[in-house]
Amino acid sequence: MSIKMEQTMRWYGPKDPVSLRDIRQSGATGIVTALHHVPNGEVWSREEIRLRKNTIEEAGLTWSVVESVPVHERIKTRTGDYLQLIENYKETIRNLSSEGVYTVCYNFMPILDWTRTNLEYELPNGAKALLYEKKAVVAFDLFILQRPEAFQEYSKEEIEATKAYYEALAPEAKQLIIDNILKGLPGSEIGYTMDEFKAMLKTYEGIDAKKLAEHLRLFLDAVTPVAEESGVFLCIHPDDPPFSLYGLPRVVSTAADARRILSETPSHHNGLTFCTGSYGVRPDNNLPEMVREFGDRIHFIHLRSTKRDAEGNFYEDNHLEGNVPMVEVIDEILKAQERRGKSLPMRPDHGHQMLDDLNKKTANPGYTAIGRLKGLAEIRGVEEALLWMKKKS
Ligand code: DNO
Repeated sequence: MSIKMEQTMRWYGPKDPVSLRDIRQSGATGIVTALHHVPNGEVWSREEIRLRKNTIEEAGLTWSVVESVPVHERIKTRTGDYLQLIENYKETIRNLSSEGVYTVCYNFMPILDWTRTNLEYELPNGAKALLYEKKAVVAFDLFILQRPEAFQEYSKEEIEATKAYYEALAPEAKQLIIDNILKGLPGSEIGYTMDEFKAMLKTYEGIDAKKLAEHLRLFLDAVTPVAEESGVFLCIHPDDPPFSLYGLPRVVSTAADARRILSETPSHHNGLTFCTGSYGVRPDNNLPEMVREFGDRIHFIHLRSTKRDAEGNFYEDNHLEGNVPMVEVIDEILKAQERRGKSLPMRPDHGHQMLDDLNKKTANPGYTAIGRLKGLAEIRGVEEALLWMKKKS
């Protein structure tokens, strides 16, 4: 038996400059999307889901995965009307299932979704990549946000060095850091002004990682039975980057976190999105080992690679380069699929802005067409070769 991964691409909906027709030409058969226009916390109605599904099917594709049904901040902090918001989440799961959409990705990152500080980092070959620069985040924390506790959390040398870097920045460069961090990258759903962000930070006072992990467990204990009844597979996306920012807790960053989440709510319908680019930023996450251990509970896969340095920076590398041992990871995924007798949806996550995409206005950084197409083609090549070698041996 040789089971291939289901090839999918993320699509941001009718306003995405990369159309469904474009995606179809990439060879992908599945679409990963969300009802981005529905405000966080509201129920996704069957009608809205059906409309989106029809649009996808009319283009000859299938809606494979929802990324994401966002978890409202008040569910994460367990404040205000969070019980009603959990009920709404359950209703959305039921409605998705009734319309035939069965895989739901989400994350549990406090306030902000993924973070990068430079969305146009030029590589030696002229293509552009997404970059996370630690000193920009530390400068934001110390001198823009001016979070009082931050001065105790960084070393004296780091504070001095960051101060020198920050003071030398042009006003536009400072503003760009703020915008990149607060305005929300594609898929984040929400952006904040500085005052809003400060107010949001306050809502996490008294919530440490232990407490946030408990809130996640309580959320999963509430929604997983509904996922089971409706045949929906929930898959949590890891923190990106996989460590704490601005003193906020992070609870989905390591193999130990994944192990805890899966064992505390032991249903098969409570699973993981295995994002190699997010988990792979930490050298202590052994990715092939993680697929071996969690393979039965991985319901969705994001394949991309990052390249980190000793200072805590990383950029998004070519899909087969950088720190992610991609060939080995794909080999483990193929083995897991074979054990399960099931093909898993995979998307090439992010791509470089390259070729004539460099001349276009980018609506969704990381999600231009050509770089992702290249990633998908390379991944597909690796998969074909691995399957052929297995057949031969
Ligand atoms: C970034 C994405 C994330 C991801 C969410 C999942 O490109 O991987 O925005 O969709 O964190 O809930």
